[in-house]
Amino acid sequence: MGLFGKFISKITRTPNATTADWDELEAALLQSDIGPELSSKVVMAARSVKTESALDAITFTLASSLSNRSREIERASSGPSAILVVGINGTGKTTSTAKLAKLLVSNDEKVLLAAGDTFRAAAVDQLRTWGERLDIEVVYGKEGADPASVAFDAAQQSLARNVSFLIVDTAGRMHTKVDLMDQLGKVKRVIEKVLPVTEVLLVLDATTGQNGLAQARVFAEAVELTGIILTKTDGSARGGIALAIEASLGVPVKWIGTGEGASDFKAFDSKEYIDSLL
Ligand SMILES: Nc1nc2c(ncn2[C@@H]2O[C@H](COP(=O)(O)OP(=O)(O)O)[C@@H](O)[C@H]2O)c(=O)[nH]1
Ligand SMILES: [Mg+2]
Repeated sequence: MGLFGKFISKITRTPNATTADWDELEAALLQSDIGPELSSKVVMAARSVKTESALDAITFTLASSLSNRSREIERASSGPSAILVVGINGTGKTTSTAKLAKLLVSNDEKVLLAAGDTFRAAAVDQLRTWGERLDIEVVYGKEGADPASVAFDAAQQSLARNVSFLIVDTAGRMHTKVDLMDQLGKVKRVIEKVLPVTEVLLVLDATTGQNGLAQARVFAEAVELTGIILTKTDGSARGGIALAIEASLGVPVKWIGTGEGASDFKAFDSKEYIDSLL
């Protein structure tokens, strides 16, 4: 049984659910991180029908709150496509960059990686190590190099080698939020001199709950996000955060991280997701 299953089955079994029952359901919804607005919307929808139909009303409300944008990877009609991977440090950008590369390679795509987090030597080494492990080439610069110049170099190499995807890992921390957003904008613009950027993927740590939603809003204001990678769904995540993000930003969760290994990664399945909540 999913996160709210216990409460829903209690309500559907009682012809006259009490205020306390509804409060209990609302508390369970809030606990799951779907956020206060959606929680009350779900309870309202459930209360507006006979209790035996409550589950259907809840399922419908949750499902219709998900983004209806495509969850498929966007690509250029011809030539290489660039994917920017953004997010704050520690969310799993570098790991997700490697995982996504592995997934694409397993679908016979030719992939090049770029180590755009040049502010931390360890970050470059981390991506290079993944590259060696997965046998995927990584373009990198010296420590402290301008991330935009690394990205530009990688974009040119992508074109020269005719790869299908260039995936650019980026830095997640600057002195100020403004610096970080300026930097991302610059990286995107220089790549676009060479290749289309078809995806800007925000990496969010599912265990950070509603704080993740606040991060998503900041990034969404600065760059046009095309999708979310929700990481650490194997941890103590309460799960509802994917719905909260989609309901409030309309940006689809495209992939989820389910562990630290390269294969712990899969496409987000909205039906499976709703089932897991219920
Ligand atoms: N359990 C789990 N750990 C993850 C997942 N994705 C990333 N991590 C771990 O989170 C930590 C930070 O990841 P990293 O890719 O370095 O984050 P970055 O700073 O955003 O580049 C590392 O220890 C990763 O192994 C995931 O889906 N599940
Ligand atoms: Mg990193």
